[in-house]
Amino acid sequence: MTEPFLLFPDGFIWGCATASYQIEGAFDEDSKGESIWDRFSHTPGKITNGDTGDVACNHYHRFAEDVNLMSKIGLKAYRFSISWPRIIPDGIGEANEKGLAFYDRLVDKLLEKQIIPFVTLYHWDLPQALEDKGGWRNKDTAFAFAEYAKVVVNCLSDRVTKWMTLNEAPCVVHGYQREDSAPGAREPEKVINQIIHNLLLAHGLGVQVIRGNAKKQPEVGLVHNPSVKIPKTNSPEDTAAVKTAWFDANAWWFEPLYRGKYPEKLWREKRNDIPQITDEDMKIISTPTDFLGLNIYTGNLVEADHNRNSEGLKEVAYPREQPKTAMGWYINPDCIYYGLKAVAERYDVKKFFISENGCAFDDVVSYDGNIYDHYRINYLKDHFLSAYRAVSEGINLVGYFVWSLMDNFEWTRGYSKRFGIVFIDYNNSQKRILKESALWYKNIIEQNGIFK
Ligand code: IFM
Repeated sequence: MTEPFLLFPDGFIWGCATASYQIEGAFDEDSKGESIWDRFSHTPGKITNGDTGDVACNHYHRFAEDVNLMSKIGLKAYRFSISWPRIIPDGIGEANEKGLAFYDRLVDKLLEKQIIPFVTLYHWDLPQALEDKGGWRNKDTAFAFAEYAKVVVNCLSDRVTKWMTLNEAPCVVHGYQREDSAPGAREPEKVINQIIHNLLLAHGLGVQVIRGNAKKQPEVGLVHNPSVKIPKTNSPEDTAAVKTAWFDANAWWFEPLYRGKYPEKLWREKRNDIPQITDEDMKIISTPTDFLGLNIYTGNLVEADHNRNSEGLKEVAYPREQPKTAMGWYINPDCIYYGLKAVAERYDVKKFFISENGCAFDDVVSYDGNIYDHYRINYLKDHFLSAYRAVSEGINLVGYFVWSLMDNFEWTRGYSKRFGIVFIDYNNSQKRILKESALWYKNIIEQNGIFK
């Protein structure tokens, strides 16, 4: 019996994503300023094998070749981020024309190949000069972000219409909570809550600046990485437990964005550690957006348990045999479906993107020069099917970006983890090789669907 073929909605946007610091290299060329990730990766002992993003995939110099590869794969869209210190080296002040020119050329090349550019304004590479003034602890950084956004929008919005403000703000916060991520600080809870507030404010200001300055009708949204909760069974008890667990883990971000206020229960619990906010801030933060991008890689299993705690739930450990990726993340494709559903049930989100999903595995180049990453194909296939389930239940998911186009600098793990569907041979002048998964993805894109 042949398996059914599942067709995605017409015009579904299949893409790949990357981020500036992870691929560009050219860390000090053309008057680029220092970022917190330059500083952090240059600090001995911070990154696996002492790796840095100094050269990375050398995309700054090889972008045209990379766009040609995207075109060969048949990508409909490419999500990339802009390096703030490339545009405004000190974070505030004069724009750097050479930095802008790079993204100008990249956008032109994408459009020449009919690939839609999705621009993320902030994917973690804060100018070090702003960190020296307090970084995200300082509310001024949110206003500096708005100024920077304006410069980028003035330059690119005659061609770019899809804008993403911040990528995974919770990971920005990690950099202030633990020492394994830039800037590598350890701040108390009260400061952390202020940082979250300042990031949310930056997002809201960004939305307003994009709307107010774009030359072509823009679509604007945030990219967030929710903590995904998956019910252990379909029982009403486990479903209710998942709702509570989801709220406790995610509401601090979502309620301000979609309801204009911090959740009362959590606000009370934080008592002495609440951030300083104004009514005006909350209005800005909750400025309506056109879409939400969700970055989802895994999820936690939750079940009801009235013996354990007052909320009647517990997180369930995965069985020992549950497969993991090279990052040590459990593989559970249901994360896509439940990740989307939790948000769609609660908030009025007009459109969703899976703005990142993918997997790291220890790829090897085989004797014939190819990379047979069938494990990545299996992973992607199962996660696409989970997305299909969400679409078939009426969730307005309109696109999916595989992380990542190419192997790249995986932050603290350096180049030791490979997420790409294009292999980068770091020992051989960053030579690119399409992995088997890239050819498989090409087929999915062409057919706009997948066999179950
Ligand atoms: O590489 C990162 C990316 O920068 C943000 N999302 C998760 C990816 C994999 O860890």
